[in-house]
Amino acid sequence: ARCRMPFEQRAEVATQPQARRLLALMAEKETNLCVAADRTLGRDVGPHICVLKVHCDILDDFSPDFVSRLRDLAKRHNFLIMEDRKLADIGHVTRLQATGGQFRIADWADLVTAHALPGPGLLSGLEGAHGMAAVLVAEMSSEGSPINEEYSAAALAMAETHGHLVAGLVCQSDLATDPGLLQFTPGVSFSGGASDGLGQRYREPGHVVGRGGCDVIIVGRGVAEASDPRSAAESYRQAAFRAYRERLKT
Ligand code: 5IU
Repeated sequence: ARCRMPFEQRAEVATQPQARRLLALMAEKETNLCVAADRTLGRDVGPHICVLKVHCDILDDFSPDFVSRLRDLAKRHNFLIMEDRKLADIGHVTRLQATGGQFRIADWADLVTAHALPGPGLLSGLEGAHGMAAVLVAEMSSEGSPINEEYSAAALAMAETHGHLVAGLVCQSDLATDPGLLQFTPGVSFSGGASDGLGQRYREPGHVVGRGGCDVIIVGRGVAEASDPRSAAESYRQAAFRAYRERLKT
């Protein structure tokens, strides 16, 4: 049922503030594309995306100045910033990692990814982190991941019982029933079925949104390594948003 509910309606029933913001902007901007800017900044893709996903520890030019330019860009083009930190420690350390060190993630990220592995203490560690919401990894796209159904169900349960701190899941299948939870899916490329030689597995945007229950596709190299990243982003946006519109009719 959540799959057949339009984003604007889900924005109203969602209780997590970042999830509400994101669902509303997806409906307004007509995009459910997240670009993984593992190597580049999102200047070219800003108009096409709802979320820019970064890994602050692999950006060459990370600095307070970089962060303020990123925030300006997010404001100008109306997208959220997700730090793909995949936090996975006890609550105390999670709090320090989210708010301190050289990256000070909570100062600039709207969303941060986290593993469910440590249990709910991790989420308590994020409480008060400037309103930054967690996105819990419930499944991975990579080959041979030891995550099983039981683990994914536990991650979902953790998201559901801590709804005020969790905006969604990173997953490969349709796990959530709560329309306020967003499902983010990486391992997406127009070259479905391909791999990268390092365990990544790809599926096509229309497939994951149409049949996989994915709300937001995460695309990295499909955009970044295209000869024209801007037009590649526009193609992924169109494919994913079309599949979302089709899904509403089913
Ligand atoms: N990512 C995955 N798979 C996962 C999770 C995260 O690929 O299960 I959790 C990240 C890694 C990379 C992006 O930043 O998503 C996918 O990039 P490519 O489209 O370039 O493979």
